[in-house]
Amino acid sequence: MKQTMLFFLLLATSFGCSSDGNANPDIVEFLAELLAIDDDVVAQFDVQRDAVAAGTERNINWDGAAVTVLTLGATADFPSTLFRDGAGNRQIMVGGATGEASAVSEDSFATLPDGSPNPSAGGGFGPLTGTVNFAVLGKDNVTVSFTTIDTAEAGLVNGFGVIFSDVEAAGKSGLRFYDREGRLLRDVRAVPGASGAHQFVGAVFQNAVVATVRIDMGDNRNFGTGVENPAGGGDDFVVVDDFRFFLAQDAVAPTAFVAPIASLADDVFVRFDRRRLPLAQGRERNINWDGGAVTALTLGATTDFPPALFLNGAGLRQINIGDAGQGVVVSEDSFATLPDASANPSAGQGFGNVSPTVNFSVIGGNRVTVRFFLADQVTPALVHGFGAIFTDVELAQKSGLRFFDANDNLLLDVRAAAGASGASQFVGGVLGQAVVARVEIDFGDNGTFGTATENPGAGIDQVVVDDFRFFQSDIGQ
Ligand SMILES: [Ca+2]
Ligand SMILES: [Ca+2]
Ligand SMILES: [Ca+2]
Ligand SMILES: [Ca+2]
Repeated sequence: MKQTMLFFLLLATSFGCSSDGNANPDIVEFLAELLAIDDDVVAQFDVQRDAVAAGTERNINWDGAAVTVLTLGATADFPSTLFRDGAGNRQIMVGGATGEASAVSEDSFATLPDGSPNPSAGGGFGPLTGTVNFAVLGKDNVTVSFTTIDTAEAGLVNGFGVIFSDVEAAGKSGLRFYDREGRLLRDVRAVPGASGAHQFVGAVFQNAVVATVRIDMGDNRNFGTGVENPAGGGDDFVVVDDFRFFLAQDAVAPTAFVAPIASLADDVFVRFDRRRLPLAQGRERNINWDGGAVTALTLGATTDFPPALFLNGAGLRQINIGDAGQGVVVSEDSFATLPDASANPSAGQGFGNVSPTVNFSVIGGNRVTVRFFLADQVTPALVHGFGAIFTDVELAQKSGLRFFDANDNLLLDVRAAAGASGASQFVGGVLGQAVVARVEIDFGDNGTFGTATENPGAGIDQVVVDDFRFFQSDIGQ
């Protein structure tokens, strides 16, 4: 009876108490938010789970042979794709972002993955069930995502829950649920308790709308290097045990990202990366055009851009930007000049950049083709998506990105929005699988760029772009 009352109390207060709450009310009906410190809550989660998607439940208790062959009684690095590519085909990816060190432990994190002692050993990091549990080290959170049955295609699920252990500080640990556009659906915080105490935190949604879940684990950026001291106002280290979730039935639809931006900290980049990180598995790549490989060409002015610069050098990003004769150019003077050093008749019309000091455009044509390659820099490859900052789009429909598969089928067409002269926006797309063979960037009426003055009122809109965000591919065509 106590548990029933707690459940309804929390359900009632969950609406309107969250500062960033439900950002997507049109597609989500929140069904249950369960917080408790006794075992009964897990059974309640299962009741809710069975009610919305009978027969599709999945669990990870970390104690099976696929994990213990790694831990061998101690602590070991955890490969993010273990439960996606094998181990019961649970279709879940745990982590994957660059520099994300996740670990599984069979000695309650008394040791670290390198075999050395954990300075916080004995701080209450034991599992609730079995012998093995999980944590992220060197980072405060880990992102979980889902794939459909027998594929690596990103999937949507109805919910997720996890057992937290040793949460001693308020507000730092819990689960954040995000939709396919990276928008926050729900933030459920763990409650602080005694050292070593366990609790279950989860949420179930009426529809399969959850694309990623971020598990926040206290101050784990210092786990393994510092000593836990939550009572003294210091770090609270947190580990987790059993996961309870759903098998993804629905694939994530191709997702467009379009939003005005003023800086690289803006929400649309965060949302794009929220989708990109688990799919990229550490292979997310950016081009900001400002490195020495480009500025050695621009020298403060505007110059032709060799399309293979980032293919055969400059960080080996495995991307080719532009085809022969497409007239691709880079500029360090906001296109005040042209590659031949003459003045641009459209100088001063809003062709600046968001991240200094160089940006990119095309002269004598409206379109640039971007292609992707394997690490050999020769074999054409497939990626999950792409994004770029557009600047000075003043007319609708003419500028944007078109994504094509290896058979020249159009997968996704994302148009930039018309805005003020000089305004910037991010335009991107992410697909559920690595199926994008090329991206075409449409630059308004750039067939006139460099020869005629921009005049949106007369139907002539010239456009430039800045930072690219994409995936370094390991999937050949
Ligand atoms: Ca503790
Ligand atoms: Ca703790
Ligand atoms: Ca303009
Ligand atoms: Ca323009």
